[in-house]
Amino acid sequence: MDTTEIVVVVSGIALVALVLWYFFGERERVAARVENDGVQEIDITVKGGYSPDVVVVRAGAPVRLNFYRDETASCSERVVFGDFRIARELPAFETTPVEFTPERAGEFTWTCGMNMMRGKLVVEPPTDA
Ligand SMILES: [Cu+2]
Repeated sequence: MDTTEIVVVVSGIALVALVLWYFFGERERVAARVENDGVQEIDITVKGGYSPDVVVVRAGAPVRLNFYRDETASCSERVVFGDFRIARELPAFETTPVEFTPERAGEFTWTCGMNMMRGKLVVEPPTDA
């Protein structure tokens, strides 16, 4: 291979990596904070997507996700946690808490009502206390 070929191959790989990152990469990964009452709480802004869109919690303790919907676009008017059989309406410019207790570790996707916008709840095994 001469230099030109190497440049083409390397930039091709870089482009593929960029595309993969853009479509599948984790945008923002945040651990929930634990409140005094033992609830794992996090604020999520809903605006053309979820921010943060990857939330890390522990199994076996209640979770409270406060969705603040900062738009009126109908896409985001509903949030669905299929694995937990939860669907909530999110009124515009209001905070809607979604509460449940993940009993087991794993990765659980949540979506908008149309399955377009996505977020991921990463449930880690409970710590041995
Ligand atoms: Cu949608």
